[in-house]
Parts: sequence; structure tokens; C-alpha cells
Amino acid sequence: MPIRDKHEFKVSFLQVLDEDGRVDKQLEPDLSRDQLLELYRGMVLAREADQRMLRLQRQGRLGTFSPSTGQEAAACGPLLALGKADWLVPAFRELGALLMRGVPFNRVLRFWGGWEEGNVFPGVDRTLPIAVIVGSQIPHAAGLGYAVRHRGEKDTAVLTFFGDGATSEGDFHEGMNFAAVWKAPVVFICQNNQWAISTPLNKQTVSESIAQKGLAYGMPVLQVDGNDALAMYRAAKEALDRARAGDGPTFIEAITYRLMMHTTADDPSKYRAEGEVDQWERRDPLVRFRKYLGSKRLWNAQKEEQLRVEVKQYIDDQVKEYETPIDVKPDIIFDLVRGIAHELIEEQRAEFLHRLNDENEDADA
Ligand SMILES: Cc1ncc(C[n+]2csc(CCOP(=O)(O)OP(=O)(O)O)c2C)c(N)n1
Ligand SMILES: [Mg+2]
Repeated sequence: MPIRDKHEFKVSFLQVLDEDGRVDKQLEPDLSRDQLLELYRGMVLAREADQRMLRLQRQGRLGTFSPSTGQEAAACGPLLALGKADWLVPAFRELGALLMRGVPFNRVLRFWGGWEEGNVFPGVDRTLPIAVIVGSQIPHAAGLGYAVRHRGEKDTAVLTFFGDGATSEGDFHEGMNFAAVWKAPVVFICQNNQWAISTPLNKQTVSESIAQKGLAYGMPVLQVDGNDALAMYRAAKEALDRARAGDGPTFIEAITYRLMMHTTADDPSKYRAEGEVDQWERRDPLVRFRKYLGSKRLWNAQKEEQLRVEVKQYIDDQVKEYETPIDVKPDIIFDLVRGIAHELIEEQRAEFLHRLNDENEDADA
């Protein structure tokens, strides 16, 4: 009995803007001038905010954080396709996604400054807080997708982000499998930035791609140039539309690169070659998108200057707000973990406050 071929799988790759900003007319998404400018502003704001955070951290005004410079297209492109009724479930390297969602920058600063208040996003619904525990948000996204379907919420999808390293966690496989089996409306975006702290991709997995891992769970997959904001928008839009139409989850692998350190607590020159970074600097997502806007006559040096001034003013105001003392509510975590009151949590709160009081008395003595 001959052995027959049973299945054939393939992984496609999407790029809309090449590295010089030239667009593939067939694949160019139909976006208005305002949408294109909103996307560019999101990426510029993310870059400038990231660089400000680095300076604040170096001056001792902010705790450790995970810079996102170089990854703006992967985070911002999909946000342009995300609606208010959709859920956003971030990891920890999507500053641009949070800012485009409307999360005030001062809240992100509070998070990395060590304030529990940084987990609350006033005026922004359906947006989960930053998740530092690698991969932990993936089952949350699958569960939210399940809930959306269970409640019969039609035009709602869930968008979640994670890194290449997260795909080695059990949470990734469990979340992907559940979402596929439940036909949950979830779009999974892996930001493959080539590194998980000091672990390079070839030590993370021997798969030819990360995208193909989605095939094992029976969902459509696409590999995308993650430094191409138009390709990221297009891929996410199609996947979100499919999810909202009841056709289940999609897995997108965004090929991108972390241009700075993993967090402000490490020195990447200890584990990677400068030449590698230079190569990726030439693929800067902002430069590519700016060239595209220029070729459409939507952008020039004067508009760039105006935008930079406006963004700087916003960042200055937000930093000021972050550094304005607020009432410290040390027991806020008991309000936020469950969201609604519970007598066991109130018991724990009372115990916590009691101990805190004792400690304060000891310190005074
Ligand atoms: C469960 C868990 N294990 C280990 C860590 C420490 N840690 C933080 S980020 C990280 C690497 C994550 O790499 P990747 O998923 O590729 O995301 P990236 O940092 O590149 O954005 C590790 C191991 C953690 N936060 N959580
Ligand atoms: Mg990574």
C-alpha cells in the first residue's frame, strides 16, 4: 500500500509597502487621508513616548520598562482596524496600540512607575491592562472570545498581542487550541521581534516559521512584514472581519525587530551584533510610511514639524500629570482584581490594611 500525501500546508507572506515605501497597488488598502494620518500620528507618538520613557528611566523618574521602538507598525496598524466594541488584550510591548486605543500616556507611565493605577484606563472600555507574565494574556483572549460568542455579541472581536518567546509557553498552545475549537472571534498577533530577552529565534524554535504553529490548531495563518503598517492593517482588518462574521480565529506572525534593549535592565550589546541592528534600522517602519505619505502628497517637512511639536506638547503634559502626586490608595488592588466586591476579598483587604498600619507604627517607633 503506497503512502499517500494527506495534507499540504502553506504559509503566505504579506508586504504592501516595500522597504523604500513603494506601494503594491493591488494590495493597497482603501484608507482615507484621515485614517492614514491617524496611523502615522500613532506611530510617531509611540516612538516619541518610548524615547521619553527611556530618558525618564535613566533619570530615575520611571521604573524598568520594555521599549517598543522599531515595532510601531506591528502595534499601530492593527489598531486602525479595531472598533470600540472589540477587545484589546495587550502584552507589554505595544505602547502604540495602547495610545491609539486612547489610553492616556500618563497611565502607561504610572504602570511602569509601579503604580497600581496604571492598570486602570479611564474612558477606555474593553482594554485589558499590560500583561508582563509572558503568554498569560493568550488564554484570557480566548476566554473573552468565547464569552463574546456565548453572549451572542455579533460584531465584536478580540485582538491580542504576544512575542515570539510567548509561543514556547503552554498558555499559547492552550489559548490557540481553545479559540479554534470554540470558533472564538480572536485575532492572535505574534510580534516576532527575533529575540526573547537574550534568546534568539533559532534557539526559541526550530520551526521554519512561527505562523505555521497556527496551522496545527486549524486556523488561517499569515506571515506579515511587521514593519509595514499598511500590511499589518490589511492583515488585521481581514482577520477581524472574519472573526466578527463568525468564522473563528486567525493567527498572524508579524516579522519585526526590537531596535532597543529588552528592558531598561539589560544591555543588548552583550548578546547581539551591532550589524544586525543596523540592518533593521534601515527597515524603520516610520521612515517607510512617511515616504508613502509623501508619494501621495499627504506629507511634507512642515507637516512633520507641526506633528512633532503637537506630540511633544502632549507628552510633556502627560509626564507632568504622571509626576503630580495623587492620593495613594495602597489597597486599590482589592478593588481591581475582581472588579466587583466579594466578602473574602474584603477580609483580605482588612488584613492587609491592618498589617500596613502595624508596619507604619513600627516605623514611627
Ligand atoms: C511566565 C514568565 N516567564 C518569564 C518571564 C521573564 N520574561 C519577561 S519578557 C521575557 C521574554 C519574552 O519574549 P517575547 O515573548 O519574544 O517578547 P518580547 O520581550 O520580545 O517582546 C521573559 C522570559 C515572564 N515575565 N513571565
Ligand atoms: Mg520577542
